[in-house]
Amino acid sequence: MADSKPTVLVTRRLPDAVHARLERDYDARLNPEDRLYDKDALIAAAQGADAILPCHTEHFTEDVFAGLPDSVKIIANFSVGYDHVDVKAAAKHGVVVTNTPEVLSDATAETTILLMLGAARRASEGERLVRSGGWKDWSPAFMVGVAVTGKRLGILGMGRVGQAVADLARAFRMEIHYHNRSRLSPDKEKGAVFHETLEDMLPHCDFLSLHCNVTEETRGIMDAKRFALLPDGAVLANAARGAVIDDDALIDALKSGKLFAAGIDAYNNEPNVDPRIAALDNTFLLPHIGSANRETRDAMGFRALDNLDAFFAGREPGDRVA
Ligand code: 8YV
Repeated sequence: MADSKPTVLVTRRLPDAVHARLERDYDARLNPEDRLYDKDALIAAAQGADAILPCHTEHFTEDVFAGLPDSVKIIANFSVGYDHVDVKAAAKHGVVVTNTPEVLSDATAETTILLMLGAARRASEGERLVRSGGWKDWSPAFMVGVAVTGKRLGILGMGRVGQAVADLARAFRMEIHYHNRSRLSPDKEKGAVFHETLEDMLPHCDFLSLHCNVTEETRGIMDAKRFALLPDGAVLANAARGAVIDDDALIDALKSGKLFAAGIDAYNNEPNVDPRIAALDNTFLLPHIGSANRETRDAMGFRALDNLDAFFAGREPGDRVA
């Protein structure tokens, strides 16, 4: 039995419980030092592997697929987003691709609320002030932010994460608006206001939270034209992907006051955040930790393993995306 175990290349360090299951059921090539593989190292490490279990930090371009050995039949991502995988190239090379939906929706929704609160209440500025010893006085005019409670929240992309954000935002008595490719059924909509177009929704967004996938249509969707449609002093939260935002437009909106503030967990060109974003006081910035809690990390690993188990048992993996 041991000899027949499929070989799985695991590109990053995963939780211990996930490693244990990998080592029990597979010939697992782990990366306990958590080295980041570049393209060539990834291809070299994949020689003789039957599967790869990567994170969004590894990019599977046509070039990479062309370089991977034919033995690799499945990429079982440890992520719900799969914009780091060229799915057309995967199909062309006959490689199955899976993701890990559902298990990280609540964690990402929690992070989104953190981004909204952190941006609205100037948490970064306040924290820096206290830590630097620069806090010298208090007055009613000191560090005044904007309220979250009772405001209008626009959600772009009302999938699982968007709906989880809406559920939490209702506790803040927010009025939920959303734009999605299709309208949700009433049990999922729960009274939220559907807008046929993003342009229709934006003027209603005191807060705007982005939860769409990166596609040809959504890449750079928050551009100057669309930021201009927001009410003055709106707050932006992005726990999805940096690629849905045009950074020049974002920076202009933050500087002009069109945006009061932005809370951001996902960036273009991660981890090299545009220094102009980092230099602004009205940004609350996290390092892509939307799903980073222990319970969720375990669940993501197990979900990726469920997909591998199904594939190697000859069944269709539950979370096949290509
Ligand atoms: C993950 C994410 O931590 O799942 C996603 O799409 O963005 C993150 O929450 C990361 O992608 C792990 O690969």
